[in-house]
Amino acid sequence: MKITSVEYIKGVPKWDDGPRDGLPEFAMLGRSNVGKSSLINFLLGRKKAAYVSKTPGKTQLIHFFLINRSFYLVDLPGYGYAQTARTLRESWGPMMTSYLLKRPTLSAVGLLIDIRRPDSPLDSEMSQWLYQNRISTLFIATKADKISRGKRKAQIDSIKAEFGMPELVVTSVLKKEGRMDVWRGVKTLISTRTD
Ligand SMILES: Nc1nc2c(ncn2[C@@H]2O[C@H](COP(=O)(O)OP(=O)(O)OP(=O)(O)O)[C@@H](O)[C@H]2O)c(=O)[nH]1
Ligand SMILES: [Mg+2]
Repeated sequence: MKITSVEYIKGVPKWDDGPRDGLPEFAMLGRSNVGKSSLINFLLGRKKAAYVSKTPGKTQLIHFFLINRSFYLVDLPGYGYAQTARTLRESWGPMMTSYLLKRPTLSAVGLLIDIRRPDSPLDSEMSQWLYQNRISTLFIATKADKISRGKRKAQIDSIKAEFGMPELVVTSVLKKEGRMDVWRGVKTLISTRTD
């Protein structure tokens, strides 16, 4: 995917404060610290488009990036970290549920899963909730550099089995891996949106 332009539009607390130009959007979803903002920077080929931090809870708003003037990539706050500021922890549920259910231009989401933690109950809950609410989902494993090559296949198979998913895109921002695969998935889901 050739990126000809990236514009940061804004960060908002509520779904209906987002852009209203009708362009489709793809949002990155997952636990705090799983690597959503890092993956967005990697996809965009920009080091500092989205804020990245070692401390969970960095992203606190719904951030809209306009790509090639034709669609949005959206960076969301993460879920599931006890250390996250209490205000964010309490507001995450209502804020995200209404964004995911009400935002009319949301085409699909990427559900990011840390490759080392296939058995996180929160991730399975989120995956089931997305399925029940008919939200198209691209499953993306992050931080593939954290496990050895030898263990990788077994790990991928066990994640796929746990989530019952046919496809898992494997990424490592550190090793610059999986960029084209994610873009392929994003483009397919944006263009096959039907309702
Ligand atoms: N080794 C490794 N570290 C990564 C990778 N991707 C992200 N990280 C690190 O993981 C930490 C969290 O990354 P973020 O991108 O801020 O995570 P996030 O999901 O946006 O977190 P919140 O905004 O808190 O929800 C940072 O220290 C990143 O450098 C990766 O592919 N490999
Ligand atoms: Mg973030």
